[in-house]
Amino acid sequence: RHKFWETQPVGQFRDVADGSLPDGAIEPPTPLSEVRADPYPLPAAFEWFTCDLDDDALLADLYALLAHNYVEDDENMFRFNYSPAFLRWALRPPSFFRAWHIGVRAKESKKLVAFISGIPARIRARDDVVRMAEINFLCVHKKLRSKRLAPVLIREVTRRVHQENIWQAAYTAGVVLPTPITTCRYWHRSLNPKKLIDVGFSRLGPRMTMSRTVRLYKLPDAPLTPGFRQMELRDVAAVTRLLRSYLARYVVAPDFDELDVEHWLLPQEDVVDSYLVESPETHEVTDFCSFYTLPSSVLNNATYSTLKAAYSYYNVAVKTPLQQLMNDALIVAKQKNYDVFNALDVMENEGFLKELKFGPGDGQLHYYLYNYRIRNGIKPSELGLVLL
Ligand code: NHW
Ligand code: EN5
Repeated sequence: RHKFWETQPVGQFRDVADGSLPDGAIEPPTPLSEVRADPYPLPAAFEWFTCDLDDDALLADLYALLAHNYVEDDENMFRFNYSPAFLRWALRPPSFFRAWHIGVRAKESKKLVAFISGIPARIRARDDVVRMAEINFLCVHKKLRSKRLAPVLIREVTRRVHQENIWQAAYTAGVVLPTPITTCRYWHRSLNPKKLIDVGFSRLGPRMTMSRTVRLYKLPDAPLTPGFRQMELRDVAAVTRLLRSYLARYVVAPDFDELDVEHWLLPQEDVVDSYLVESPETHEVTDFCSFYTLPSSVLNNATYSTLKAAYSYYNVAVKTPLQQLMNDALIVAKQKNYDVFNALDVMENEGFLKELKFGPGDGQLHYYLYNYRIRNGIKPSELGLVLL
């Protein structure tokens, strides 16, 4: 059934019920001298190409490959449209490896036709902090699909990760592979309901008119919580403390230090937004919320070409109720002209989704670990990891 995945150190469907297998690495590391030294062979017309994201021309090529060939919804109405600035942010965290930004080019035209990437991360599973690669942006040009190129890309990124003495990875996908540690649902909160209905992202509910729908999703003009403001560089230490102690309660979560927080959470326009609550009395940072910006191209619509979507990222509510904090996140996203605010049912999100008028989407997101078993998997609410 899975000619490629059956050969890989991942949980196999046949083992799912076997509670005797222990948590942790599925196979041990091999000596670095035994890691294959040369790239896997590609079909003759193609060559490997390590991507330099400092190079604006290369970044434009990568942007275009993904804008035309990356993930679509099940009815092919929308396609993710990661911006060049977002890709640079996503692929160059602290201590990233250039060799993990892997392109495939046509030898003759030099056209970029496929891509896969890894970035380093420390991810904790129960009480085990593991150095991992986060794999993302696997893409094969539409004209080259179903030729078994994806397994070659995956083997090659695996080889380059092994060369750094890293033996585990984390990744997400909309498709079912052997075997998810958990399966999450996307939820959507309309901010611009008329446009969402016009492009077919959502539908007018039964017995609803457009004007009732617009009223239903109305939000205040400005955040309501006193002391709610944008995160700044001077907040990195306080946010790191807040986030570290919060993520400690999840079974699987990133192990962020201050450098990670500065990279992943300091606001960057149209890439990542972070807000916090600074107590007006004590000036303590008590709460934190964030979202990243990932527009989707609208395929085949005469009026609109893109949807501006915010995706809930990391949120920590200590003093402010989470529902109130996320309502303020919706308000600032509306102020900034987002059409929709998306969230997964991870962490404590179940506690605000229905109340804040999110509705379940038709998409799922499966989370995977490579060469790491977690017996019986976990629930979405036990997951403290959001990938881009
Ligand atoms: S998920 C987004 C993936 N990208 C897209 O969906 C974009 C649109 N689609 C495409 O570009 C986020 C192609 O359809 C792709 C497959 C390239 C997806 N993950 O070449 P073939 C990520 O980027 C398996 C993993 O003929 P294709 C995460 C499939 O099951 N495997 O197919 C990426 C089959 O294997 P099987 C996937 O349609 C994580 C084989 O590929 C997959 O032309 C990667 C067929 O290959 C997916 N999303 O190209 C794993 N989709 O065994 C990282 C299909 O079933 C693992 N397949 O026969 C860790 C590595 C690092 C370890 C370090 C220690
Ligand atoms: C991870 N790094 O299917 C990358 N999106 O629900 C790989 N549906 O937008 C992950 N089909 O439900 C890929 N509207 C997995 C996701 C792939 C993209 C995807 C789904 C997630 C999505 C929308 C549009 C559906 C269009 C037809 C959807 C309903 C919204 C409605 C708003 C009002 C309240 C009820 C819900």
